[in-house]
Amino acid sequence: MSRGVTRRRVLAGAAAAAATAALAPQLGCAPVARRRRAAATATEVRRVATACELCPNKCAVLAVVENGRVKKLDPNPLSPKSRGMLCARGNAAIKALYDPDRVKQPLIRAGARGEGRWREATWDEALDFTAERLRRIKDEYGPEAVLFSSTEGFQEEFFKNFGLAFGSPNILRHPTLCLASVNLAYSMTFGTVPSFDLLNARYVIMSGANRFESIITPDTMDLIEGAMNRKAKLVYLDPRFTVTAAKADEWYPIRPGTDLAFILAMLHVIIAEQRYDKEFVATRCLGFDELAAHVERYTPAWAEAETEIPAAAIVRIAREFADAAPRAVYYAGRRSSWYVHDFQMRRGQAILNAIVGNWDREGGVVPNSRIALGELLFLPWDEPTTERVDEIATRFPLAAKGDGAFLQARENVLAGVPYPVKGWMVYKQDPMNALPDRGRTQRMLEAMDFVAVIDTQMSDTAWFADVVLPESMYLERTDPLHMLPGIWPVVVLRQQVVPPMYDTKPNLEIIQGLAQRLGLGEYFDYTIEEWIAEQAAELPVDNPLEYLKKHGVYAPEGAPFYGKTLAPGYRFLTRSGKIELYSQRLAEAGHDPLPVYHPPTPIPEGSFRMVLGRKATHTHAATTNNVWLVEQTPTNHLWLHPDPAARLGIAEGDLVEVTSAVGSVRLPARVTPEIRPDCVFMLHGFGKKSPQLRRAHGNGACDADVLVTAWDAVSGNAAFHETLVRVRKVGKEEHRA
Ligand SMILES: Nc1nc2c(c(=O)[nH]1)N[C@H]1C(S)=C(S)[C@@H](COP(=O)(O)OP(=O)(O)OC[C@H]3O[C@@H](n4cnc5c(=O)[nH]c(N)nc54)[C@H](O)[C@@H]3O)O[C@H]1N2
Ligand SMILES: Nc1nc2c(c(=O)[nH]1)N[C@H]1C(S)=C(S)[C@@H](COP(=O)(O)OP(=O)(O)OC[C@H]3O[C@@H](n4cnc5c(=O)[nH]c(N)nc54)[C@H](O)[C@@H]3O)O[C@H]1N2
Ligand code: SF4
Ligand SMILES: [Mo]
Repeated sequence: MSRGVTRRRVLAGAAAAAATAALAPQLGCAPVARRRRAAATATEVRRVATACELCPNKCAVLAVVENGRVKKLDPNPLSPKSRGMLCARGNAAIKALYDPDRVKQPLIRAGARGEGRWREATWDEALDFTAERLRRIKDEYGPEAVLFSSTEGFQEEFFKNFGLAFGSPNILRHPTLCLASVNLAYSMTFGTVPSFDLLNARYVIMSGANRFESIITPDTMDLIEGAMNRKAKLVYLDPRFTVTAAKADEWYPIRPGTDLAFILAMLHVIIAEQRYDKEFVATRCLGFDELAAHVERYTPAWAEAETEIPAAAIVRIAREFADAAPRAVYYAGRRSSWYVHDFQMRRGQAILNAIVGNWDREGGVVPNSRIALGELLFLPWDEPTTERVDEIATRFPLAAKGDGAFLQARENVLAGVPYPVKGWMVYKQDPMNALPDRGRTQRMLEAMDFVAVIDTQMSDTAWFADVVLPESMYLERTDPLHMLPGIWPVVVLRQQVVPPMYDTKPNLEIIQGLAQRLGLGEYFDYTIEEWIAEQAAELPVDNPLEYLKKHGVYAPEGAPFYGKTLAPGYRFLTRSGKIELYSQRLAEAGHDPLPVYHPPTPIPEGSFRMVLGRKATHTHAATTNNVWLVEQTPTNHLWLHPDPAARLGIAEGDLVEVTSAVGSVRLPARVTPEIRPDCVFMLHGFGKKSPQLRRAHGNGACDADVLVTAWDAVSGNAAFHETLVRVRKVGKEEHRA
């Protein structure tokens, strides 16, 4: 959001105003209405272009509506990001829309917190109640005593802006639970977070980025096409035999937490054998000599002992990778909340890509292209100047300030430092599941004077709230335009497909209701249609809004784009203007300027490391109540290798207890060689506390009950895989009633 202006920018352009007026009534209805005559009854069929919200990918959708009901969701092939793909979860959005367990109107808590007694309220009551409680906290403790936390979404911006206008610096977003360390590592090396050209690469190395199950568009489709059909080589490192491992040319069940040893040994070989891109290094990179001296000690033989990957394989892979460059990528992965040294592991990957010249060329690591969108400027609020509760400026000085450091925030709130936080507004996020140590998150919720949750369903966090404000589901609302950066960028429109089923509202209207009651209405004095019209105004097509409503997406011609940063004299967005192999900024902040290997905490005899990951049929903790997806994956199990299982007397299906330093859970065992003997795994999102999610409640186990709190020192990213557990058999196979 642009700031620092003092007057509202009127929707000046006559064309834009006319477009808004003409289109406003139609927004969300029927861009391509069509009637089909049947012999007896007339069926009205509409196809509406919109964008999926079952996970963060924002794939393009064509919703088929028959007589006002969403019958089917098809992929919209016009999007270069999702192309002709709509995954199982995307299809199952129909069942999220028509899920009888949805929150159907505002609810105000009537009993004790977590007791589950709710009073159905009108929107006026619920908004009056919320605004009054927020005002009370602000008057007594100051605006910084309210925390605003949210996960990525099309309407997240309104929520963030509301927090800032309210005066709180404590805007807490999801990246430190997800990808903060990888983003920071690439930014500090290349000055930007790039994409990876998996479609055109000839050689791909992946450290646990399970792209055939953890779906990211276009990477998943690009990898299928690139690695399967075009025969690029795929080398995959993961303690688990995932679907990606099954499709890879080579799979190494790497010892968990040792990827940096593998990377440093690759650097060692490539530099010792002079296989790096000398011209690229000389003209674009800073600190090569320091790097060369640094990796001398990291030999393949040493790395074999750390990683359990044979030294000969490391040498061969290093040679093959360098020979394939620049059509080669060491892929970054998305969720990098793994270990306490995660940032340095991701830095190692970035450096490796840099020295072989895999940069900004077809088949390499490519800085993203973007499409400019217009902005509806509005009255600015005073920028909150109070220190953030997570003390990010001093604790993680290099990190992205606006997103905050989630786990540090939770620790500080619980300790009451540097000041009391008494209120928590949550948007499109379920901290009870997304943070490690659910008991600790519950204590944080219980320590609050007031908690409000804006969600579509009764999440575990909502279950402990004072008020639940139900947002309309994505098929029921129109959201701001989103520009998705990439090698081929795209603008997507999410437009309403059907009217809301229940007494729910889009987030903007919820925020407007609160803002008006708190004297902040002037900051949100626009409609979604005005907002979108201003965003779309400058797109280089005739009548951009009409175009987007019809096609759902706008993608520039002439893409994909390569080579923008290869012009002589190009200044990278780093301090030196070069790709920083050696980082003076890291040294100044007290961190290693080149990635130093620290071995992972040893796993004591009889214990296991718990690793996380995904399955293609669920999104985080959000879909385990979705009937179609539960049919696909009904519950979760503990993956356990046959050797330790035999030692512990555990057979397939036996009920086991998994205990860590913070808690224990019970679930059935899946005895399988698809995981290393020193690791265990369970799928996220099960074992819900909220009884209103009838299929998910009490079904399986919640990983957050046993995950421990640890984070990466540079980025503040959660380090979930630092969790060590013990496992014991507690019974024969138990079936749910
Ligand atoms: N144990 C464990 N923890 C993790 C992870 C893990 O793999 N395991 N993954 C981490 C990662 S990578 C991430 S990104 C985070 C994700 O963390 P979260 O963002 O908390 O994840 P979700 O469970 O997808 O969604 C949270 C809530 O959003 C609600 N929601 C869905 N659609 C809408 C909508 O349109 N409007 C509103 N208002 N609400 C909606 C859902 O009902 C759900 O309650 O979790 C992190 N934490
Ligand atoms: N179906 C589905 N797709 C999704 C999501 C979803 O919820 N469901 N969420 C989306 C989001 S928000 C994100 S962030 C991405 C995450 O996508 P990814 O970045 O692919 O991350 P994860 O799926 O969490 O997978 C991490 C893998 O690393 C492995 N691993 C654990 N420890 C180590 C180690 O030390 N070394 C190596 N080499 N591997 C290790 C785990 O076994 C696991 O298979 O997925 C996105 N796509
Ligand atoms: S990957 Fe699947 S769930 Fe995610 S946006 Fe695309 S279709 Fe929807
Ligand atoms: Mo994520």
